[in-house]
Amino acid sequence: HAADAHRTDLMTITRFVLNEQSKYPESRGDFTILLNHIVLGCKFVCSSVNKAGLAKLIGLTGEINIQGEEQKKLDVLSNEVFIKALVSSGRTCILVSEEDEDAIIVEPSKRGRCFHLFSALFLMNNCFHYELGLIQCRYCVVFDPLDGSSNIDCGVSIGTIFGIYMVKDDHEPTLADVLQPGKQMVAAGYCMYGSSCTLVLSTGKGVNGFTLDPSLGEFILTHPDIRIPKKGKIYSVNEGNAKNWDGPTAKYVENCKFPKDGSPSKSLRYIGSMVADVHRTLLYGGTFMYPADKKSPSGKLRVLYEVFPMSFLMENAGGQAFTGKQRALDLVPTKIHDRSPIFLGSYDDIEEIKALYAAEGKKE
Ligand code: P6P
Repeated sequence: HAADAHRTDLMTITRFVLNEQSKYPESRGDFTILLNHIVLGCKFVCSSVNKAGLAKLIGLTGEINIQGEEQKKLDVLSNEVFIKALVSSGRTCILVSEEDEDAIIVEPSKRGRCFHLFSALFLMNNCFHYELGLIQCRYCVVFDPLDGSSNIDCGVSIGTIFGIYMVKDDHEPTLADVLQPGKQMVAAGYCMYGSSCTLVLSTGKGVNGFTLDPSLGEFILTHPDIRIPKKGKIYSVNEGNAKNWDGPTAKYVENCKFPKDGSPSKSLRYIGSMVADVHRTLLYGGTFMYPADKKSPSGKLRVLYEVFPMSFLMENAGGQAFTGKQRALDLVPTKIHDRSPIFLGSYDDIEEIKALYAAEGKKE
């Protein structure tokens, strides 16, 4: 009857996160409430993306967003839905969206009051103290409502990417609250709108995947405790930029194609939609790269709502994320739409890339 139990004992994303939070009796469910509103946004976008071809939502609105890209109706819609969902959660104070030039400071009446549990081990008067407590806080959410949207028309999987910071609510929110290194995030995830709608989430204790059951309207746990293979057979990069790559990137790709140690060449897989490329890398292993190049010395992907959330997930799944200079999550952004080169994926494969950059550094 195990199968029956599985069918009737549905582990929904809400129940899963409540279980996680219930380990701290003091926590008041604020994070779960916030997450539920993000999930609501994902469900809406999922149904809109599925209907897009029929509902003529596809097509350019003719407006240009601050990234200089033509904005598709689905972008505009998704952005509005997420902003409204996050504000109505009553748990946020600042929002940063790929679609909006400026950060959105939530009006005071909508910021609500919430508590976040913290646990800290610290040294005082030469002895260790451990403190578990609640602080009044609010959440800052950084997100790309519909990443990869240039692929909408041809039916390639696209996705929502989000990261969550927690700030004490003892001050008027400012940009400094979101210009934090990625390692300060308390949670991150993405929702991929493809053949199925899959939400992958980490709250800092591992990575779990949930698939939307449209008949229930619930995300069900389908990929518990995702661990990225230590080494992979796939590399993922836009080879069209090869002429502009720096030495270490060119060398790594060369080694993938013509291995020196006689091992088989790696396979190239590149979808051009970050959520789809990262999801495959997380499940199958290997590397996903958007390196710096002569044209774009900071690469293309944005730090806050693409690089950080995907790096947070990779590290929580046993992988690594590297910028070519440092651990990606140690980066401190200076502007909300900063970009950074990124190399992420299987632990051993990223070690190889780090070694090539270190060797280059020694030459300089
Ligand atoms: P390129 C999509 O526009 C995106 O922001 C990411 O989803 C994707 O990984 C990247 O750009 C693709 O960029 O230059 O290879 O087309």
